[in-house]
Amino acid sequence: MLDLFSDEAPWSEPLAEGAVILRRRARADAPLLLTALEEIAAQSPFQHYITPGGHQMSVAMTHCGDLRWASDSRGYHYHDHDGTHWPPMPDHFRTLAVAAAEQAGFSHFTPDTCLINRYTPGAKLTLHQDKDEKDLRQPIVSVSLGLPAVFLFGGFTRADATQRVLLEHGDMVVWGGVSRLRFHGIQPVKPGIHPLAGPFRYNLTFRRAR
Ligand code: MD3
Ligand code: FE
Repeated sequence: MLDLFSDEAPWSEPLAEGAVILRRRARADAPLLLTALEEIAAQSPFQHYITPGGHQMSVAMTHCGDLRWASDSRGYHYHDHDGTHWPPMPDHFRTLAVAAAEQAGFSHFTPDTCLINRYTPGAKLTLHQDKDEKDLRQPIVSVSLGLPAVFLFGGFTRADATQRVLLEHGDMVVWGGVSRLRFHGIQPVKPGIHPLAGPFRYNLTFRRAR
């Protein structure tokens, strides 16, 4: 698709206390990020985890960095190196995430892991909180690449109303402060072909897990 706005400068949109969208912030870096994702996935293939409830997740996941998040019958948790090869976090990933956090007012972000989600059309993430990280004062920084998706931003209980926010290729979001513990999810991704990412949506989340 012809994109008349691809040269537009990034801009920021406050979303809630502690949460700010940096629109198109990663757009110039996207080709490099996507190439790096392929290299990471070649070393550590995308997998569909099983939730503690026994369901296979529609989102496929891989990681880079010192720790990885996983789900199995015992629950959700981060774990350390297990002797198999894990791709390290590329320097340009860390630089981008730390700069975005800084831009959003979080000046001491030290991510040690990057969770990489891959969505095919129909894949979704039901409402959840991210609270397995040790230091909840550190934000989470996300990068969306490829197909767009509707992000659901809820409150502090699962039943709270949600706002819908479209996240598109190159959008970054910094989630910190009180927003760090808000419920959130992703609606089923609509079919499409992205010129750089093909039939996928990718989301990178940079975290300080320990
Ligand atoms: C709001 N990923 O991996 S990124 C996740 O697009 C996750 O794949 C979604 O939720 C995705 O856990 C959303 C945005 C995001 C990440 C962490 C948050 C939003 C957040 C933590 C607190 C509040
Ligand atoms: Fe999450």
